[in-house]
Amino acid sequence: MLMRKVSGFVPASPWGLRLPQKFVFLLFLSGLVTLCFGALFLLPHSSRLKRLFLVPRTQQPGVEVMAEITGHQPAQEQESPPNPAPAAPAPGENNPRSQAGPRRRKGWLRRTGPTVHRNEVQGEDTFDFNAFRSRLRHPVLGTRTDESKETQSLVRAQREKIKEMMQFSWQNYLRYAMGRNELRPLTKDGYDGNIFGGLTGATIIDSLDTLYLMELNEEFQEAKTWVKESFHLNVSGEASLFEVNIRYIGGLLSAFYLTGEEVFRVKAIKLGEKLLPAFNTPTGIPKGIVNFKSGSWGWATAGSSSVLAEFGSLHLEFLHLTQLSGNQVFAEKVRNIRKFLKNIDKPFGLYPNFLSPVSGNWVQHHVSVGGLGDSFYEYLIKSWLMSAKTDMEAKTMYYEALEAIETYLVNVSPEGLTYIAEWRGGILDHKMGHLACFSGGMISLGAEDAKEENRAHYRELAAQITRTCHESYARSDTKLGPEAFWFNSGREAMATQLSESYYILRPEVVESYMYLWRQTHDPIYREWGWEVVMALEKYCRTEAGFSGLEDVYSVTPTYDNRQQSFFLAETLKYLYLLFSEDDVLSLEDWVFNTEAHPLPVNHLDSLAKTRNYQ
Ligand code: DMJ
Repeated sequence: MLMRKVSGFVPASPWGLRLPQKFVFLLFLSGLVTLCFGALFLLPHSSRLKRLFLVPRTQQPGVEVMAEITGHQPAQEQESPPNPAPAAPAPGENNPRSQAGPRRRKGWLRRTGPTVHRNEVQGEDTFDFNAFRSRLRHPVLGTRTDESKETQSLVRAQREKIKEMMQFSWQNYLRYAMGRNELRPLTKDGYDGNIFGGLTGATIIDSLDTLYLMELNEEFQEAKTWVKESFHLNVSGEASLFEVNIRYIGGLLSAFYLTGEEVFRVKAIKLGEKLLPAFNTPTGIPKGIVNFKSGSWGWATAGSSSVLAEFGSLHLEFLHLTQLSGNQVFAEKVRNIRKFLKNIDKPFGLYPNFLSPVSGNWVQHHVSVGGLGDSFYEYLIKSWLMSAKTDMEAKTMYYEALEAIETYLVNVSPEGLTYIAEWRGGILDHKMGHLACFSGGMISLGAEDAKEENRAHYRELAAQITRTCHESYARSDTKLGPEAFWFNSGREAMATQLSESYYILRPEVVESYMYLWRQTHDPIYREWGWEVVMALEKYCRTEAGFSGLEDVYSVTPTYDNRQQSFFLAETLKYLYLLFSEDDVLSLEDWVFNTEAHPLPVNHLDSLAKTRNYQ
């Protein structure tokens, strides 16, 4: 008002600017706005700003940390899909940071994990976690029936005992070897070995899903924190493609599918990428060893042959890597292996254990359902199951292989024990390795989808092989089984020399008990499983963890001083599941990789199945 009265002053705007001044100011303002938007959308590393401005912040613990590392968009709270399947709470969900996320829903604490809208690892739409959880047929950890019943209380006590064994194994690892690959319980220190290429924490990654399953919440959080803060991928050693895949990739994938925590998904994909150089061969059959080069691509070492069980046990994990990353390269690699094996000539329909990745020829005619061959067969039937029974190729290859195995390798001993021998160019070794004892479970798992006329037969074959494997335990002094056992007259299902009398906490026998229990509910499998628990307690438990034994035929234990990571991943998990209800990690929803890491069955509609899972 005062200014209006001053002579010569012409008010030009409510801000008191003249027209030219206003023009210059507007010009400046629009320039500034353009610059800000440019920075927000176009400049690299702008994800954080984008999050601040464009995406509602989430309470998902840990996601922001990973977002900073990877540039990945953080998890968002999603509206629950209509009529969602009940999902189990993730351990640690009661921590204050996560309370805003999960909502109670008819007695179930529903985990509202992240939906992967835009996958910045590969930059395309991929995976909807909430939708995935809603498609599961059963709550991940089961419906928890009334355990106050008398019959349940014994089973519950047995399960609690196994949980205590897991806690004991974990706590000793934590105390004496945290971050190392495995615990040495006698010397109370860590062991790294040379198969993981400098990667560390194998026991941690292998334990994640077992800790989750047993609801060892505090321990799960310890493991997760280590993965977030200390699991580094910029290593440069030589690694076994197979071992890294089944333990690390499998463990991380399972941990992601169980919890929805981005850190597991992102690290699984990054590690998967580090394995890809192994496939740079003339045939696409990968070499067994990959050399990680720090922070960049490595190269595969020279080597004359690749092992069937190794290159044949990538399919499950690699399909999931594609599923979670949107990157087709993983699926292409394993589809190529499948195609190669489908088309190659097979002596008598059998798959020899060694193949040259250069020439594409079998290197020797040694066939085994134990070590060197085992999990290739396992992955065929599990590919079929994981594809929600759409992967016909895997199904056909599995049943054809099983038929050949039965024709040429399966035998019955004079004492009536059924076993799977090994084949060397037509000559049989009448022995089974402990590793081959997984086959009882595999054959049981596959029995239901065999031709009608074969189903009962396969169920019986599975039961007989499992009985034989039990005999290898029952005939030892410790009630634990040897690494290999023979069927020589007068001494069946026993090792013949000290060098094959050791037990390194392997899972295959209890793995078969678990599958046979789920199929038959015959109480004998729980009885046999409990015998193993008692034997482990008596002979393998030491002051600072569980140890393998040098000789199962001696009741004075000589320890091997190793608590293998697969003891926590597999042996204790399968034992726990043996004493759990069938809907805990239901076989309708999950397949276990060969390191016992649960991977989900693809329940997508048939169109999506065809596109993503075959
Ligand atoms: C595990 O690492 C896996 O089960 C693999 O398939 C075979 N060997 C060990 C356990 O014995």
